[in-house]
Amino acid sequence: MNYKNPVISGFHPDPSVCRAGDDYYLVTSSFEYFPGVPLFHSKDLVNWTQLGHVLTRPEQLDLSRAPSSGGIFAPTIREHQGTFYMVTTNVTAGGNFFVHTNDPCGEWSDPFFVDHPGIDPDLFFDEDGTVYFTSSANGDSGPGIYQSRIDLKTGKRVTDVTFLWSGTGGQYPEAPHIYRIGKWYYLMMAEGGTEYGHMETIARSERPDGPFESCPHNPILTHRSLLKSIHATGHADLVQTPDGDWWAVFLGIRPHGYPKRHHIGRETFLAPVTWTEDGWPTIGDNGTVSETMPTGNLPLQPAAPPPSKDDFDGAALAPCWNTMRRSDPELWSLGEKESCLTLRGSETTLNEIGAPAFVARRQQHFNCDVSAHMMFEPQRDGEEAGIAVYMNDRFHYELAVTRIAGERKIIFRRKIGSLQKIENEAPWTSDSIVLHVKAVREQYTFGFSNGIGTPFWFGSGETSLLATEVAGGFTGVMFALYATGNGAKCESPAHFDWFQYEALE
Ligand code: 6LW
Repeated sequence: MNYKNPVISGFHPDPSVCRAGDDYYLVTSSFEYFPGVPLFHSKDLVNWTQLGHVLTRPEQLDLSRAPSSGGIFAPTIREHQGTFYMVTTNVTAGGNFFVHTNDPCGEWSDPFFVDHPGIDPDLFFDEDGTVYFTSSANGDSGPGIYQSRIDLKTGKRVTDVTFLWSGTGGQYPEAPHIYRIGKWYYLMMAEGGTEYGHMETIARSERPDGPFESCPHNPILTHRSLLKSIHATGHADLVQTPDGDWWAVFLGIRPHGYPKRHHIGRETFLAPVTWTEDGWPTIGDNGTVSETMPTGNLPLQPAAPPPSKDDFDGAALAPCWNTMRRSDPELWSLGEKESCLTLRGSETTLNEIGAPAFVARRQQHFNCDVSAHMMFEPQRDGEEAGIAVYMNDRFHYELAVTRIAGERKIIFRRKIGSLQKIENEAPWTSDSIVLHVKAVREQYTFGFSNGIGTPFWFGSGETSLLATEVAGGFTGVMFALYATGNGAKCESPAHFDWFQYEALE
């Protein structure tokens, strides 16, 4: 039996995993999006269902000043004596903190901020009860992995911060995790940067605080300069199955073209871990992985895929949805019009570091059809609502209904860095419209219809112009329902009575 990589597709970077009994939990980074830190559950490491998010309350997550790709960086999730801990960094407000819960499906605690520098924090619980806090920082010994001990009850640091290891010489030593396996304490980390030179390396010691000895066959995972469909593999975390097998989750990308570009973000991959006789691990096939890999002993339990159509009938948004920087009832609501998601555009546009009326889900397949039924009567010039293919505040495409010189129009706009242009516009007289986006590997095509018959295709844009290699940052493309008054509040709400995401792979 085989499974398919990535196991969680689309913008889901920096995975961290833990096991409690037969249940696996996994978290990924979320940057400027609210709620923060997507949380997934699995029984087999291959099939993952999103439970929701860890950081769901404004008291836990201040993103008000987070630029695109600011905010929440890489998390670590651990279970210890029945309590789950998630530790991460808000790089724009407060730094390192952890939250905890006894029920990962329920609410998590308020944050405990930890006075320890750097990013990519890890929590390690030693058998004697000592709790080690380990991060990637640029301290007295230069860029590397630094550690302190903390008091778990308060989050207070109880020792100085000491240097552990800088890795094998790659840039950006980061994403440390400490494991105790047999007599060894292992320090595993990423090096080379989260791009094409990415790799995973490991060292070990008889003490959790070192000195650490580097594995003789480092890196234990890398695709640098290989002719592969998957690149940038690294930022791994290890987990052991109840049967005793070891597996790794890690990030990777699936770029295309030359030079390579990827637009749907860094994704979560899975590979088996094998150990040498003298106790060193290797990830995958001698440090390389594939899109199809053998399942080994994993007890595959395919999960039903989430429904492709969202009718916005529920009392809450499905877990796949995200807002920008904060969740504001003035900007979006459910049930205001029966079975609709209602957006009320504010002055804020998609080009700003702010909180526009924006409800978005990740693009998780290169080939997919996205459509939404919208009802919107713009009252004033500049009122606008529609669907955006959004990478960040400087790179996005949108198909929208707006009013220009008193006339209702459908427009297609592209924003590529400092270039912004309405590429096409046409009169639209109805209050109701179905918006369509067709995504293939190289291109997005935008169209509209009155809900009957085939869409009228109206504009297109290259996927590569939204790619990370062009747009920068750490995130991936989102499909966003949005509204804006372009500098003033919209008088009229935009109602969406359904949204459909059809994967075509
Ligand atoms: C993550 C770090 C990284 O915290 O990217 O380049 C950051 N390295 O490991 C955001 O994903």
